[in-house]
Amino acid sequence: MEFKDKVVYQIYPKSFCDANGDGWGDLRGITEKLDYLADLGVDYLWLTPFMVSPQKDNGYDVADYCAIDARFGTMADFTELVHEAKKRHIGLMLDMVFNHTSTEHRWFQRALAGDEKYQAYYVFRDGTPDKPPFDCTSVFGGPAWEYVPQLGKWYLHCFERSQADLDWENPDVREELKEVIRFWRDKGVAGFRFDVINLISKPQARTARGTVDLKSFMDGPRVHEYIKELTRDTGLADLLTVGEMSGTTIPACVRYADPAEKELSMCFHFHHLKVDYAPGNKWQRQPADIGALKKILQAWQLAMQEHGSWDAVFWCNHDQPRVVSRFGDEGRYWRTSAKMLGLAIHFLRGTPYIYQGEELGMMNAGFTAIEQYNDVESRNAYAAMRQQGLSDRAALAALAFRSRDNSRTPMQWEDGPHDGFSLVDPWLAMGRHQEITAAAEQKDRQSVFHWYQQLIRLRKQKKAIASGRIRFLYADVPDLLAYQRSDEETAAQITVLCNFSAQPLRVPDDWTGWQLLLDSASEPLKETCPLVLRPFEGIALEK
Ligand code: TEU
Repeated sequence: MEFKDKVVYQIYPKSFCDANGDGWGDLRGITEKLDYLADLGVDYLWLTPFMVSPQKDNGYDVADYCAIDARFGTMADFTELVHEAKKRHIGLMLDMVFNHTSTEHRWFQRALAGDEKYQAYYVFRDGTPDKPPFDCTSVFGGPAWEYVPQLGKWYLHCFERSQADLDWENPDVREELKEVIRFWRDKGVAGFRFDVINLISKPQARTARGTVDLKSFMDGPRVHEYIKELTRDTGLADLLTVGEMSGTTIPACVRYADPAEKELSMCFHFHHLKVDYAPGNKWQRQPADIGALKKILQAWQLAMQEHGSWDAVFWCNHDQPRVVSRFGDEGRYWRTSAKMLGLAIHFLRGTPYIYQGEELGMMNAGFTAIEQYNDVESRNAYAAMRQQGLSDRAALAALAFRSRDNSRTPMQWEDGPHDGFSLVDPWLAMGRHQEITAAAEQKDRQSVFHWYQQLIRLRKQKKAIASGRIRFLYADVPDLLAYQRSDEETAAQITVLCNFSAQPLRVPDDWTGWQLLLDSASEPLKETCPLVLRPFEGIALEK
């Protein structure tokens, strides 16, 4: 299937639009906003999970894969959403959390009740309460094993203790999950995102002793085989699919996203979003290393191109802080930098993903008290930092730049109470800068919204952007991300030049003869020889 000129928009339903006035976003809220999304020009909507769930991890703890949590609406609401979206040429992508289920899932409950068939769905190991099968720290902190006294067994959970890992070695598990795909396909879904899908093959979890790093479960021995089987048996090759790959490698992703392998359309990988982490500690901030960012983007883009594999390109999602707060500027250059960052991603070789509010330049939440946070990872990290002796202030500062709640604050629609998200207090507090709203930006030709609209439109107009070859320029000029796309058929070329710093930046070479296609600054550049980019300015030139 052809999707190179398409753009995906990610919706976090809980924070998108509350149509029934309970402080939670819902499916009908999304339907109400379809005209806005069609106006933006996106082709697919990826919805994070809205299935029945105790919400320990905001829906990534699924208790029933084929039923909708009533707080999000009904199956009739979903059918209407699919139908209304289709009318606007928009397809829906659902989020399949297949590495683990909630411990409230029927399968796990049967396992707890002693049913061996269902115990074999999970990674249980016999043992005594004093000693887990091996030492391993879960992604959200604390041990990755939980003891069940009535069974005399431990079960594995890579994430929260209520997210029990499924055992993909068991063919019954794989058949159950295929049924889930078929169920949603039959409802008219156009694609799927697979949560941490590279964690599913971990045979050593059944036998290992001592200490095990979760990283050793990534890209496991049978992962390609399992993904191929899922794709083949459910006809996924006709749909758009993206796998979320935690701590993966270039060779693994080249393979997952190689059309000849018939696994997935593309992958999410995160190395470029770790350039402001202290080594091994996401809670310790470091100034963003733009040199490293450039190197990582280049290495992945070139490898994917060389092997004919396709990539997902993005800055933001529901697990990441807001990009403008992170690699851009929240103050004087807010708009210029938000636009520059959009350009930097959208003209890369791959499918761009926009996370709700990114197209408005929404910023980090600006929370100042632990009570404002909801996310289990943030709360655990706060407790751990305090226990390690960090002051309240320092721990809160860490959350303020890194918490996943930074991107989960409700969408800002228009002036008025709760920015038009809801009539009542929302489930999570609104972010700062409530004056940034969709309504205001839709009216303003200079807005970040209109810029994203243009980026999407240009992808559909210019083959160089959608499917051209990529090469990178100026590896040795710090803070300058520069690349060129070219369409072999027409010889059309586009050069992207992005200044990731608050200083003016002189671009080498003579650029006369190139036309200015886009400029993220409020006043367009007057000359291209010499070409001096202003702070956080990003431009696209065309020839
Ligand atoms: O995330 C997987 C994942 O490993 C990270 O993005 C994770 O949230 C981050 O590293 C924490 O530091 C996926 C989902 O996107 C996330 O929301 C879920 O919490 C997680 O899986 C478990 O299902």
